[in-house]
Amino acid sequence: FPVKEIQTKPFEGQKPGTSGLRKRVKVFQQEHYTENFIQSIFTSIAPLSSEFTLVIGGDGRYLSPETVQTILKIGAANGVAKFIVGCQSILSTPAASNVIRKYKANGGILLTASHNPGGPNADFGIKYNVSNGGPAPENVTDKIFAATKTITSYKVIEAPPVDLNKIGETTFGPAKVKIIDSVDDYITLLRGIFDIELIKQFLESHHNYTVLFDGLHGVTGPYATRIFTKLFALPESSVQNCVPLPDFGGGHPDPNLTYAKTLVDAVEANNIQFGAASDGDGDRNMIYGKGAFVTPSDSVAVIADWAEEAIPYFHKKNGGVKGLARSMPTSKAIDLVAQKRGLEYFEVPTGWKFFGNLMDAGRLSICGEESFGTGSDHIREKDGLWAVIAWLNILAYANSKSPNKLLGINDILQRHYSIYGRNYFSRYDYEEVSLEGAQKIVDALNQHLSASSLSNKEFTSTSTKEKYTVKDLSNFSYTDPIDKSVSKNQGQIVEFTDGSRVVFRLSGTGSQGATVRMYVERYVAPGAGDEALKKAAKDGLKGLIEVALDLSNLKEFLGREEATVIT
Ligand code: VG1
Ligand code: CO
Repeated sequence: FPVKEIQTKPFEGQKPGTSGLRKRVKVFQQEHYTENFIQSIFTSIAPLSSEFTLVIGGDGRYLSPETVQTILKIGAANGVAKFIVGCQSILSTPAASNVIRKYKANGGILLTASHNPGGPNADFGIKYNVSNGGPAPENVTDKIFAATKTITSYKVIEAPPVDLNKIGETTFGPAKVKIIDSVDDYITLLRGIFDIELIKQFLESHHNYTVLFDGLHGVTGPYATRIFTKLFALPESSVQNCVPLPDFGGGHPDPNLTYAKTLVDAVEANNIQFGAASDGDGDRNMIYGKGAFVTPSDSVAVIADWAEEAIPYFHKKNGGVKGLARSMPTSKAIDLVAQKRGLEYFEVPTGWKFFGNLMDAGRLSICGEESFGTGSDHIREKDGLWAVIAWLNILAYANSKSPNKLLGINDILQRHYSIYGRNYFSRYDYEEVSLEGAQKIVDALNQHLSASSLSNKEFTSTSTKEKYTVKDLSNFSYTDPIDKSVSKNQGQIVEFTDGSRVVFRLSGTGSQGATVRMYVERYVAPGAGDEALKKAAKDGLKGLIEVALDLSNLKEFLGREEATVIT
């Protein structure tokens, strides 16, 4: 099988962001663009061992099947010995992480732009994961980026395309290709983690406790259908929008109150007790029942609090819960659980790649991000369906201890707040703003930082008249406790004397323009009383949000009156 070398020139901007390279489909369709990036992955990890095994999967979005064939051609020419590919090029992000680990592959390429819309005029993405099943750490993505800047040619093998719809083994040039069922291994994984029987019995004996999962036409559809209708034996009506579509049916497959409207509407209309949704590639989740919304920062704290008792994988006899972690902008609710339970806990930069080292070192079991990402050390990616089933497992367990009162999502939340207090949390996204405007916010905060000009400054909110005094302004930098690598400039944090804080960050996943994220958090202690603990987030945070907008001068710098999305 002759290896052909094809001449090319570097493209600008092939820098992997928070979670891989994400661009418009049209950008990837430029001649040599995709090939350059894929070759750069192989260049950066060369030399490949003679048994090198690569997993290929993704969320099935537009441009995926063609790109799988491109990876086969370039990968085989670069020395990949074996490919493991999800049938129809589909493997959810958590399923791919599991497959890499289970079959001891050396790495994986995931074709996804997560929750970004798909289709010829929307987004595509390519992400490299390493042998622990997690996203490539920064030292690897830096090497990939460096390779994209100096590339002069890429290697290919000419062989007939592989039929991605046919499960089984075949060959591609010198390499073996194994097409696997996209769902099987993942179901086996979950069966080994949760108390499936307990959940099934609970749902069977409480027919009024209705369940609805919305796949938003992303990749989780086939996984969820198997879990809900087969494992839990629920009716077909317990899942919706569960056929993956290359353009996600024209939607924006992001599980939050704005974009998962199909779920929100159905839950409200049909009085669904337990609703949930996942994103395009299956790593995010939202828990939402009638009159009950679980903010992701609370979700991971609740799961961490119940895990050891309720979820078999975390039972003491199976090793227990080792440590907890969150990304920096995520609320500190999980820290409080760690403190009470005497567990080690960590604050890492945004993006799942920072959790992997801690998990590999046996110091981290459960972690989450405010961006609807929750997960554990069962794999090295966040896991949407895992979080949904964790909640069902907790509800089933809590109810098994509560014979006289049926407990729902809100009961679990209120119980949590009464023990730990509540961390009101919200995120404001300003999408596709000008780079200059975004930079002005960052620069102004950096100036305050070097001049200490915000310290001790008091701000009064216009509507609530609450006063907030700045205690500290810092620029978040993280030193990995395991490999000591340092990640700087991960967001600016304004802390107030009452423990509240505001964080500003620029997104690293956008495909166009800049996105500014503003995160606000305010803690209310358990003793503050019911009324103070039961507010809607927007009311609990009203004053702080005004102060945050005021001190950052955000509206003026961005020329935007309103946020694009509020979560
Ligand atoms: C966003 C989120 C971050 C998440 C990342 C990937 O990154 O804030 O928490 O890990 O998306 O999620 P950024 O840099 O845009 O803020 V996913 O579901 O796109 O793989
Ligand atoms: Co995702």
